[in-house]
Amino acid sequence: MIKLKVKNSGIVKLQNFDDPPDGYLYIGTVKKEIPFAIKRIYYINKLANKIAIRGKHAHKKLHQIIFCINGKFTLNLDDGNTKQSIRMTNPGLGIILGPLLWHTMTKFSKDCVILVLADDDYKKEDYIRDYTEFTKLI
Ligand code: T46
Repeated sequence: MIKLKVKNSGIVKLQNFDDPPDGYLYIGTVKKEIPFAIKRIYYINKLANKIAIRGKHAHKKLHQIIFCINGKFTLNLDDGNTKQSIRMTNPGLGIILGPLLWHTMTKFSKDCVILVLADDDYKKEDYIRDYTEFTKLI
């Protein structure tokens, strides 16, 4: 079981019904497993470049939950004081990315699919992409 050390984070455990070989079903309901109203979803697939680095930013206000619904990747978290890397392999386990949590995604398997649930629209001005600016805001 993952133990989170970084601030502004959390763990979401989806409900699941395992029915091999006929598939695995995962369920997240708002106000139950999902702690906010979902306004936007996005997903990332075809991660053919396994040395790719995505993320490398924090958000000012946005709350998100990130899942690895297929394959694997490493989620690197940094709250400005503490750093933690999580190998994302369980499709039923999401990590809450709260405000002011620097995150990068690395070490993708070829079959990796990342799903993100967000509590707000895309807002360019909500991104902190400069690490020095991020540490000043902490
Ligand atoms: C995050 C991590 C986990 C949009 O126009 N609308 C959107 O909703 C999103 C998510 C992105 N974009 C545009 C902005 C960029 O021009 O898509 C382009 C690629 O986005 P970005 O480089 O930010 O992608 P990642 O994978 O580095 O980060 C994404 C999210 O943007 C970010 O909020 O927390 O996934």
